[in-house]
Formats: sequence, C-alpha cells, structure tokens
Amino acid sequence: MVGLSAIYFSISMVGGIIYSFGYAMEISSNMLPEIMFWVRFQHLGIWVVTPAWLLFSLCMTGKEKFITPRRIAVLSIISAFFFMSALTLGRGNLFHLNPRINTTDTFSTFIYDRGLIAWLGLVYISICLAGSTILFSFKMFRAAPAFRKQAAIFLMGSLIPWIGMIVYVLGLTPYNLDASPISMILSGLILSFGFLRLRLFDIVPLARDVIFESMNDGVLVIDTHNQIIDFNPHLLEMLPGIPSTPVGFSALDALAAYPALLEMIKDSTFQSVEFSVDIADSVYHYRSTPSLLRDWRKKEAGKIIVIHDYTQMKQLLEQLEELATRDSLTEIYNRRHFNKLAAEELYRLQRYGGLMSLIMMDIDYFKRINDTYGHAAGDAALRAVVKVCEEALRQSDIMARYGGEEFIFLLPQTDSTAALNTAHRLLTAIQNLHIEYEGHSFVVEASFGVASVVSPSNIHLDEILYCVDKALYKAKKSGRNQVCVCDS
Ligand code: GH3
Ligand code: MG
Ligand code: MG
Repeated sequence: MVGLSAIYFSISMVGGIIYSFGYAMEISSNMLPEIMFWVRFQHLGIWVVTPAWLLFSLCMTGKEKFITPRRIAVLSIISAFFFMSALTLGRGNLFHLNPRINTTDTFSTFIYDRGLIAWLGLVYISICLAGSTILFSFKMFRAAPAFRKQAAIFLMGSLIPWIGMIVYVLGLTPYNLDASPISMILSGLILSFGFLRLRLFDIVPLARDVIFESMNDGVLVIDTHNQIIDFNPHLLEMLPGIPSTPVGFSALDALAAYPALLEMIKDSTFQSVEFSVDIADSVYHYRSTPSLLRDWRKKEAGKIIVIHDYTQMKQLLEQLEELATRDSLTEIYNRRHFNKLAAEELYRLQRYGGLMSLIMMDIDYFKRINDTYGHAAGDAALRAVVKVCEEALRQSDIMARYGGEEFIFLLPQTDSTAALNTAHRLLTAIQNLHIEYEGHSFVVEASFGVASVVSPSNIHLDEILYCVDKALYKAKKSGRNQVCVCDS
C-alpha cells in the first residue's frame, strides 16, 4: 500500500484514537461540564474516522477513481457540519438534546436524547461504514485467494465498529456504555495483527492481484506440505481435470494426471520440466518452472510453480526447421538435409544390415534452356522435372535438389538392379515431359549415375557420393540422356 491509501489509513487511525481516548476520559469523569468537554473531543475523532475509512476502503479495493476533490470536499463539509453541531453541546445542544448524567447505574454515564441531527449523523456513519463493508466484501469474494485474507481483515475493520455502534444505539449494551470505541480498538487490534502476520502493507494488493489474475502463464502456489495455497484462473484452463477451486487440496492429488509436475514438486533441485497436454484434440506444450517461496522471516514457505505455454513457439520453431530443410524453388529437400538423411540411412544399414542406392541426376544442356527461353522458363522446367520425378518414385524414396539443375535420390532397401530400373523410369519420365511456358513448348533430357551399398559395409557417405558422381560423369561423357552405374 502506498500513497493515498496510507494517508487515509493513518487519518482513520488517528480519528479512532481520539474517539477512544475521549471516551475513556468521558467515562472516568464525574462532572457534567468535564464529561461534555470529552464528548465534544470524541466527536472530532468520530467525524474524521468516518469519511477517512470510506476513502481508505475505496483506495484498497481499486476504486480510487471514485475519489475526486469535489467528493472529498462534500464529505468534509458533511463531517464538519456534524462536528460543529456536536460542539454545541452544553450551549445550544443541536446534536445532544437534554445532556445529563445517569447516576442510577454503577457507572455514571452521559446520556442525552437524540435530536434530528444526531439521527442524521447515525445515517451518515452507517452509509459510510456500509460502503466500506460492501467494498471489502466484494473484494473478499472476487480477489485471488492470496488477497482474500487481507480483504477479510479490512472487512472486519469496517464491520466491528459498525456493529458496536448499532448495538449501542439499540440500547443493548450494559450500563448504556458506548460499544463503538471499544469495537474500534478491537478492529485496530485485528488490523495490527493483519499488518504483522499478513504484511498487509507490504505489497500493493491491487497491482499484484491484477497481474496474477491476468497472467498468461498458469501459477500455482504450494506450501511446504505441498498443499495448494493459491492459483490463478489461467492454471485451470491449462491443466484440465484439476479441482476448480484447488486451494486446500494436496498438490500431489490435484496434479495426479500430470506426472511431470509431480516429479518436479517432489524434486528439491528446482529443475524446470516440459510436458504436453491434450485439450480438445490439440496438443499444448508446457514448460514448468518452480521457485522457492520464502516468508517474511526468510524461512522456506513453499514453492511457486509457473507453467508457461510455449506451443506457439514450438510450432514456429518446427516450421522454421522444416523451412531450413527445403529448397525454395522446388520445395523438395535441400542438399544439407539430404546429406543428413543419407547419413542416417547409411548408419542404419551398417548397424542393422540392409541395402540402399543413390541416383544422381543432372539435366543435360540446361544452360541452353535458360539462354533460349529465359531464366524463368528454366525455373519452370526445374519444377516440372521435380514433379514428374516425384510421380515416378516410391513413397519411401527421397528426392533432393543437390545443386542448380542437379538432383539426388535416396532409395532405401533398394539393390542396384532395382535402382537401375528406377533411374530408367526417371529417364523415360523426363523424356516424355513437355514443358509449356509462356507460349513456348520444349523438352529436356537428363543423365543419371547410380551407386548401391549392401551390408556389411563400412563405406563412408562421401565415398558413395563420389562414386555416384563418377557414374553421372560417365553418362555425360558417353553422350548424355542415359544411365550409368558406378562400378567400383
Ligand atoms: P551439362 O549437360 O553438361 O550438364 O550442361 P548444362 O548446361 O546443364 O550444365 P552447366 O553446369 O554448364 O549449366 C548449368 C546451368 O543451370 C547454369 C545455371 O544458370 C543453370 N541453373 C542453375 N540453377 C538454376 C535455377 O535455379 N534456375 C534456372 N533457371 N537455372 C539454373
Ligand atoms: Mg547440366
Ligand atoms: Mg550441373
């Protein structure tokens, strides 16, 4: 609590002290003039504490916008009016009619008849205290659990003096003693307890409340016995199946459906964990980070568990990774990714046995196509070639753009005969391809090299690539538009 609310609170407390002190002096006096002095003195406190507590309540419940200079002025004028009326005690008696001492009882108490102004004053006090009570009640039910205790303390701070006053007005107190000052002391004690134990003024409850409630991350607060002491609403959306009001539950029961979180809670190393959750046919990826919660004596009080949804980030990363594997013109794999896949396939073959073949293809006299029809026609030709090749391949075969107009194929579990057949199928498919581009129609041809590996083999990928490249070179040398096999 900072600024205005602290000022209003201090004013309220000073008012309460003046009132209580005045009353203590009143009941310890026997002479009417002396008693009347202290009654007037008390009224200074009463008419200060009444508006100040309402203003404080508005501040603490986030309704500061209702506090305007005009409204403060109106409250001050009303209070001043009642105070002035009370000051007429003993002279005009506008507020206290027929002031006298009641000597029939054990206590000699001051009694009087309530005039219209006194009744109006009671109405004014009741309106102010009712306002505070309503504000803090709403706050208590709406606030995050961590702040409910605070609101409850302030609610009692408003309610108790009000009840004390009503009991007195109804004549229900023994010896007709005014219960308001004593109830004000009681509420002062409760508030002091609140400051010491709940550290009411330590945090700005509102700001904390708003941040906590509107955070995009889910937050769970547990004590040292793993009991849930607080949570924010987003947590319930993120973790379906946990109790809708989990406060008071054991975290180990409430989070039973999330083993990763259970492990994290039991673990004392405060390591983050990652886990996925299925919600309505979508998979969400979460990263959860625990941190130590200490109380105001710096003693371990529990853990704060923040659960961050990084699904979008993960999807973007996956998209980025996918993009990094592809060639932008033809959208098939690029050379880097092909090398990775081929190395993996070769590793599998060498470890578990099997066979694989590579085919390298280079379009013949491609430069002429660019020169004759333009670079864009060349691009269209590359895309058309890729399309017919993909159609001629099996599902398990992998095609990549290896260089400008050079392509490479990985055929897992394929021997040299089958690979040779595939290369011929590709050759024919390209021969049969008629490329149409902006009114031009042209054909392309390509040369192929084929290399195969059968386990057991400890050949390196570079050696196979060298081999397949050599076969392609042979095909080019031998007149192009044909397939050659690596014979080494
Ligand atoms: P060879 O039969 O000996 O392979 O002759 P070639 O003309 O196909 O071979 P060369 O290596 O001399 O020329 C390859 C050409 O491919 C040159 C280059 O401009 C063209 N090229 C490479 N990448 C692209 C591309 O992305 N788009 C287009 N349009 N042309 C490309
Ligand atoms: Mg070429
Ligand atoms: Mg080339």
